[in-house]
Amino acid sequence: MAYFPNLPKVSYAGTDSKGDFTFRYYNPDRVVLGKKMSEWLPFAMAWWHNLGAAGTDMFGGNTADKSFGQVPGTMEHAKAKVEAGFEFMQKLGVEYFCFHDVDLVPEGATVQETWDRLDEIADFIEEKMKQTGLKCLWGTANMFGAQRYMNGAGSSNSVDVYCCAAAQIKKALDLTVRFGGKGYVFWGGREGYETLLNTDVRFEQENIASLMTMARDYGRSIGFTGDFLIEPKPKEPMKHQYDFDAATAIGFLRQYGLDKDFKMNIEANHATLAGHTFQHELRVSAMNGMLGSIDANTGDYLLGWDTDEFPYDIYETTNAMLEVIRAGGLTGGFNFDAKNRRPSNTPEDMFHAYILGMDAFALGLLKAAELIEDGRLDGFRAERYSSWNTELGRAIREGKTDLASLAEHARTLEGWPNPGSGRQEYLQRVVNEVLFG
Ligand code: XUL
Ligand code: CO
Repeated sequence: MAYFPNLPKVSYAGTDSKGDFTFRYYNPDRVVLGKKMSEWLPFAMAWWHNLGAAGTDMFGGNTADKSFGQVPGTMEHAKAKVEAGFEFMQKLGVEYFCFHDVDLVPEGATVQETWDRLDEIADFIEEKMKQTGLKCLWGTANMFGAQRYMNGAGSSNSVDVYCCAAAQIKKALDLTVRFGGKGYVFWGGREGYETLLNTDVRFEQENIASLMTMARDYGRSIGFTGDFLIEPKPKEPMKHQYDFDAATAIGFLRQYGLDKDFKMNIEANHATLAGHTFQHELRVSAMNGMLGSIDANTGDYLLGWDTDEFPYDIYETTNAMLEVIRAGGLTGGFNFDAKNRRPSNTPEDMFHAYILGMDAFALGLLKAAELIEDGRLDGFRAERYSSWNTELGRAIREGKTDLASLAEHARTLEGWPNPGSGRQEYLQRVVNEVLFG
């Protein structure tokens, strides 16, 4: 049975194409800086948004039909979602999927009942993976939706809730390993606080670190060789979330000795909620050797919450791809943690959204590669620091100086030094020139 019978297989047709269901930039076999586009851009479908989200918001119910011909909340519906998802990925040429445990099946009344359902759906998914060659990018456990997690999961005040979180992580890791997933994500949806009046921050953070350590040890013991990933987000749903941004999460991982096994999964909309650019979060992760994966979406700069829109802004994707190329690529991939706008409620809109996102990143990749080949950005950056390519500069970098000798150097300068122009407007012109000719 076809779930998207009126929608074609989408392929590359070039920039002259007038077809609505074609890629203009995403050409998987095209080689860019020595690697195929499909290798630079391992795209993934987010099970929850694409197969689950039906347009509900705070003010109204569903606008889209994601029943796929079955009654939501049943195993038949869970299976229909698998079939629809695999058809969707095949038609779009999306090679990977990402999932939370409860995206796959409705949660049962007990841990065991949920596990049984997960085992049943996992058999079905594994079969589909074999038939199609499609793969799993990462798995995770939803430890934020259920009532029991209202005070957090790893940060919960209840030791029983903490153990329920452990149970979900264990099972989600089992599934991730079964599916050959490249990563396992921790997004700390309720790991934070609403008020410090009732919260022991240090106690909660130590407990989260222990849970992650046990997850790491369990994962490695069952043969998981991929990356554990933290997905930073500063707020929403909690007033304050502990994994505020990449710098905070990296500090936490180092404090608790988890930095060898964990990397970052950077989401564009989370970066802007933290008051950073997407590029900033990628840079901070990459310079610490922890750029693992990306949740590819974008926010709305006029709104203060996570709107999870499909990537559209070519400046943003170009700047992001500059960081990705300089880091040598991702160990993970690009998961479209994005949903159609509420009024974009047709199956066609689901296709338009992925075509938009995939083409936006493909064009960003092409433009970032052009900027690198053009050389003016990198050239100016090197020139800007050229005073360090001196005996004195090298001695400082190698830790061979002391404060007094530098002070003596400064004391004998003639007048005050001039560090030179930052040439921001010139560099922005260069970017525009490469983007628009
Ligand atoms: C929420 C979010 C999650 C994570 C996975 O803001 O991004 O969907 O990606 O739990
Ligand atoms: Co995300």
